[in-house]
Amino acid sequence: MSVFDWFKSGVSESISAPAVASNDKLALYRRDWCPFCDRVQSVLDDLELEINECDTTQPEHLQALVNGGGQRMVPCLRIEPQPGEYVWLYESADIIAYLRRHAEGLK
Ligand SMILES: N[C@@H](CCC(=O)N[C@@H](CS)C(=O)NCC(=O)O)C(=O)O
Repeated sequence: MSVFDWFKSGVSESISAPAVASNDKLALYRRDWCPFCDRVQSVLDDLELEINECDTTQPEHLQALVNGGGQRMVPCLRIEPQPGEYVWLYESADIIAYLRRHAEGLK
């Protein structure tokens, strides 16, 4: 995948993911020693955005990720556009594009 394709895929996936009204409607599934998770975390830091984190080394969080999103891969952003309704956004590039797009409305 070229750098252009990588960027483009992030933009398209992030556009189809729904907006939410507040940062407590987002949760980042992640774990330590994951460079892709660190990449997302550094964007959250840049945006001064705090969201819930779920460490998938804890079995209950891993189970929720696999059951909800269908894959155990991290990072994954869980978006809750309506109470109890979840959208699971994988791929660090897509997550970063989503966060950049919606950060202003979340602060
Ligand atoms: N293309 C993905 C790669 C993510 C990835 O490879 N994550 C690793 C951890 S660093 C993972 O979860 N691998 C699958 C697994 O461990 O089951 C992204 O950019 O988010």
